[in-house]
Amino acid sequence: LASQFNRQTSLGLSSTSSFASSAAGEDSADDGFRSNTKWGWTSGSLVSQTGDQMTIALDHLPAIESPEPLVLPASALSSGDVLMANEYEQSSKGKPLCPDDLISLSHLHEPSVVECLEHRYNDNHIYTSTGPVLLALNPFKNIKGLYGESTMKQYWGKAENNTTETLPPHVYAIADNAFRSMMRKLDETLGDEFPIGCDQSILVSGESGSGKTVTTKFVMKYLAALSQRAGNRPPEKRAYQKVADTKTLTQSDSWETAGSDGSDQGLLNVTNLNGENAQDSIEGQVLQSNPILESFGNARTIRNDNSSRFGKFIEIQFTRMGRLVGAQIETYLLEKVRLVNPSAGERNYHIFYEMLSGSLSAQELRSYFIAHTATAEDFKLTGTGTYNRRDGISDKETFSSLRSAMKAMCFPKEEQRDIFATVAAVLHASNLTFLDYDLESALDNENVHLEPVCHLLGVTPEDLNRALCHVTISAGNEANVQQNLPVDKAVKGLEALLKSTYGTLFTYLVSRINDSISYQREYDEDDNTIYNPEFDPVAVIGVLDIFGFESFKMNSFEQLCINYCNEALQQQFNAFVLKNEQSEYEREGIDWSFIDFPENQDVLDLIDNRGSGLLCILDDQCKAPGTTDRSFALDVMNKCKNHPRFSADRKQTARLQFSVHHYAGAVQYSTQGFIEKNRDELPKEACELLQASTNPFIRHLADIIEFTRTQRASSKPNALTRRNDAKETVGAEFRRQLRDLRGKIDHMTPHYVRCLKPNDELVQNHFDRAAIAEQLRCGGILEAVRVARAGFSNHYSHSNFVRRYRTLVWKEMKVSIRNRKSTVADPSRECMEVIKHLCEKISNDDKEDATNGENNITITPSATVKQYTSTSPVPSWSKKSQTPA
Ligand code: AD9
Ligand code: MG
Repeated sequence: LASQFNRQTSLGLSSTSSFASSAAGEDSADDGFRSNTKWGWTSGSLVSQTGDQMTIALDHLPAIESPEPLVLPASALSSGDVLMANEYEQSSKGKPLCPDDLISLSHLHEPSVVECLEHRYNDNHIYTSTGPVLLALNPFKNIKGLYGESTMKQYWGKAENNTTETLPPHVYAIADNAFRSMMRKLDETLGDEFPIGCDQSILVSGESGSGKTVTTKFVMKYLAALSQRAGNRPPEKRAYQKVADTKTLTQSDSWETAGSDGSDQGLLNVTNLNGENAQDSIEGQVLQSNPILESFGNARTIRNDNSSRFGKFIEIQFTRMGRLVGAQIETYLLEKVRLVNPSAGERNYHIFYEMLSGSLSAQELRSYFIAHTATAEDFKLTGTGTYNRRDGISDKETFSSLRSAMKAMCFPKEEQRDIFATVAAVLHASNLTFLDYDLESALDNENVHLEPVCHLLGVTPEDLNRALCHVTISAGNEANVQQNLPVDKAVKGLEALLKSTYGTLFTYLVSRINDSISYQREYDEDDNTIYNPEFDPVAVIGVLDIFGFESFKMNSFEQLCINYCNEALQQQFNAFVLKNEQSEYEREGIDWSFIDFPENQDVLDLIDNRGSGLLCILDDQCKAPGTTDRSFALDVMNKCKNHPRFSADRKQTARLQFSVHHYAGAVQYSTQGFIEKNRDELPKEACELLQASTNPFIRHLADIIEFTRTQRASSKPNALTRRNDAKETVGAEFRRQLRDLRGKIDHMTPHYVRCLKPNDELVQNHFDRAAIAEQLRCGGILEAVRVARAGFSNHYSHSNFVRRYRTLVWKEMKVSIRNRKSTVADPSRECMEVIKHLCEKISNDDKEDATNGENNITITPSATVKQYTSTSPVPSWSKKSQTPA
C-alpha cells in the first residue's frame, strides 16, 4: 500500500489548527518566537478505494490513541488535503533508506520533504541535497567522524582521483565544488593577470542557532586545508614557479596535476576550527579572525548560546595555484541595542564576561578599574541575570582563544590594552547615573564609575557632563547657546555614546583584521602594481554567513532589514535555479518555456523604491525635524496602502503596525522605534567629546565616527545643516552594503547552504517537524521546489527509470531482452522499450487514464528521462496497480 499524508484539521480530526492557516501567519505560537509551531500533517496508508470514497489507516495521530480508519471523498487528493507519500526501500535493519537528494523524491511537497529529512536526521545524515542547495540540519552533538581528516581526504580524493564514487552530501562537498569550479575556470583563463568569471560564493543562511557560523567555519577550514595541500607540493611540481619564469601556464602545469601524490603534510588540525595550530600561516590567520569577531560580536541569546549578532561576508583570496593568500571581511548590522537594552535571559557580548571571568592579571584589572571581586552582576550592561554560557564553553577559554588570535594577527600589547580599556569604559559607563533637577540634569558625581569612565575615555568629568547633559543651540549669527537637558534626554545621549563607542570599536577590529589578513599587492616606485604571479590572488571564494528570514509575533526595524536582505538573496537564488534548469533543458534539447516562476521584485520595490519604498519613507522622516514613529507610520499607510504586498487592517492601523507579504509569508511589523533605530546617531556634543580625548586610541575611534559620517554624508543639502542631519541612516547604509553584496554575488558562481534547526530547545535527537516545515518555507526551499515544478518535476537517469518502471511491463521486457542482438546493456534503449510497452499497455488497459493529461513522459536523447506533471502537483492514483500512475 502506498502511504498518504493527511491534513488533520481539514479532516476534522484534531483540535490543532490547520497547517494552511498557521502558515498564513494567522495563528501565532503560544510561546516563543516562532510564528507557527503546529504541524498539521500525519501519515497513513490507503486501505481501499471504492467509487468516490477512499479509506486511510493513519500511522500515528497524537490526539487520538487508536484512530478509526478515515473515510474520505476521493476529491481530497485533488484538493490537496491528502498528498501522496513516498515509499522507501528498507535497510537490513528495517529503516527507510531516504535519498541523498530531495529532487529524486517522487512526491515532492512539504510533508514528504519533512518526513525524508526526519528519517535522515534519525540516522545522523544531517546533510541532504535539494538540487543545487545543501540542507544542513544542526545535530547539536558531535557526530563521530563527520568532519575528521579522513572525511576531508575522501572529498578531495574523489575530485583529484576523478573517481565515480558517490559521496554523501556534505559541507566539504560544497566547499570542494566551489574550489574545483574556481580552479577549472582559472585553468581556462591561463595567462590572464585578472581572469574574469572564476569567483565563487558559498551562501549560508538559516535562522538563529541553525549552524551557519559552524558551517562557515567548516567551509573555511576545508578551503584552508586545500590551500595547504596546494602549498605543500614538492618544489618540482609547483607549477607556479613556471609562471614566475614565463608568466604563462600550460594546461599540464595546472593545479590538478600538482600534489597528486596525496601529501597532506601541514594539514590543519581538523578538530580545531580556529586553526590555532597553524597560526603562523596565512590560512591559520584567516581562521583566527573568527575568535576575535565572536568575542566582540557574539552573545548568548534565547535562540543560540553563541549567536552572531552581525552578518558577515568573507572573501577568501586564492592564487592561480589554489593557494589561499588572504581574505577580506565585510560585516553587516551589528546589533547595538543589546548594549543599552539587554533582554532578560540573554547575555551581552561575550567580551564583557570574558574580561570578568578572572582571566585578567591583577595589573590589568587595576588599569581597567575593575575590582578583582567584580562580577557580571555588578554592571548594568551584563547584569541581566544570565551569566553563564549554556553550551558549556567557559569565558576563560574563549578569552584565551581571543588572546592567541590577537597574537596571531600581530596586535601589539599596547593595542590590545587600548581595546580592552575601551570595553571596560563601556562597561563602567553603563553604570553612570544622572541627578534629576526637574527639567535639567547632571551626571552624579558620587557615582564610583564616573572616574573610571573619564580615565579610560581620556576626558574630564566636566566635559563628559557637558556632552551628555547639554545641547548646543545655534542662534543664527549670535554665539551658540548651551541648554541643559532633562534626564531622559541625557540618558539617551549616554546610550548613544555606549552604542557608538562599542560599534566603532567593532568596526575598528574588522578593519584591523582586514589589514592583517588581506593580500597587499606590491607597488614599484611609480606606484604601479608589480605583477607577482606566485603570490598575487586572482580569484576569490566569498562565504556569506547571514541571518535568515525572520518572522516573530511582532517584528521591528531589524527584521525589516534582515527580511529585505533575504528577499534580495531569494531573487538571486530564483534566477540562478531557473537559469540552471533552463540551461539543462537547452543541453537536453527540450523545447520548453517557463509558464510560471516566483518573482519577488515587487516586495523589493515596496521596501527600497526611491521615494515610495518603506526604507526611503523612513529616511525622509528621519531627515525631517520633529518626526515620530507615528508620523512615519501614517506616511507609510498613506503611500503604500495600494501596494499588493502591503497591508494594514483597521486594528493594525490603530496600533501603527503593518504587514509585508514576503516570499516566505506575511510578516507583521510594529513601527515603534523605527525612527530612533534608523537614525542611530551620536549627538554632535558626544562626538566632539571623543575627538578631544587625551587618549589617542579614543581619538582614533572618534576619527572613524567622523570619517564614516562625512564619507556617508555625500549630499549635504546645505552648509548650514547640522552634520548629524546629513548622516547616512542605518537603513541607507545597509541598502548600500546590500547593493554592493548583490553586485559581487552577481559575478560569482553561487553555492547554497540552508541550515535548519531541528528544535528550539537546542538539544540533540529531537526533530520538531513544525519548526522544520517553517524553516523550509522561510529558507525558500519549498519555493525552490516550486521553481523545479515549474519545469520537469522529476529527473531520472535512464537506468533509474528502467529499474523503477520495468516491473510494470516485466513480461514484455523479458521478451525484448531475449530478442536483443547485443549483450551490452544500453539503458537509453531499454528506457525507450519500457516506455513503449507501458504506452501499449496503458492504451489497451485503460485509455482514460492515459489521456487524462496529468502525467506525461519525455525522453531526451542524452542521459535523462523527464517526467512532469503539467497541471496538478498531486499525482493521481491508479486503481489497478495501487501505485502512483
Ligand atoms: V546565529 O544566527 O549566529 O544566532 P548560527 O550561526 O546559525 O546562529 P551556530 O553556527 O552558532 O548557529 O550554531 C549554534 C550551535 O549549534 C553551535 O554553537 C553548536 O553547538 C551547534 N552546531 C551547529 N552546527 C553543528 C554541527 N555541524 N555539528 C555539531 C553544531 N554541532
Ligand atoms: Mg552565527
